Amino acid sequence: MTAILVLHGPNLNLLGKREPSIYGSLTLDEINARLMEYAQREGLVLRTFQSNHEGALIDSLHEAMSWADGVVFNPGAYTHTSYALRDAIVASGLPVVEVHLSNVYAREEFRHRSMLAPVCIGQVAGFGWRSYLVALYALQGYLTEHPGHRHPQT
Ligand code: CA2
Repeated sequence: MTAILVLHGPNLNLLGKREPSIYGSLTLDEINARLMEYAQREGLVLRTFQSNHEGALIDSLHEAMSWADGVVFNPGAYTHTSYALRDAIVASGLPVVEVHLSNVYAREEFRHRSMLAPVCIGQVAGFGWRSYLVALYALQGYLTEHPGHRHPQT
């Protein structure tokens, strides 16, 4: 069975409570519930995790090496700054899809650059909560076409 980690970075715990014009009106729990529904329909194992701390996100990526086939990751503002998360993605050997709710390329200049995109298999941005859904769908397809990339225990 395909197992996927959905990882949410800093400040995403505030979703639905502030800045709905940029990030939408759903809370993180509501987004996770919708992803869980999709996963159930598709027969995927899905775990979700959010942290405001870079080290906890790194730990979660390391831990995913023992059970997950791939990761859907919204790294929040760490996208634009974090060499440590980039190293963790490479070290994990897992296929990672970078996700953004907003269209980062239509926003401030500093959001146009991702430290992580070059080590991800792809990026989805600008579709609100559905960016996660598109990323899940794309990762599922990727794993089907790259069976060698799967975790050996799944
Ligand atoms: O568009 C995205 O998903 C981002 O990853 C969101 C990050 C931002 O730094 C990235 O450039 C793009 C910020 C997340 C902040 O989330 C909030 C949610 C509600 C209220 C305030 C912030």
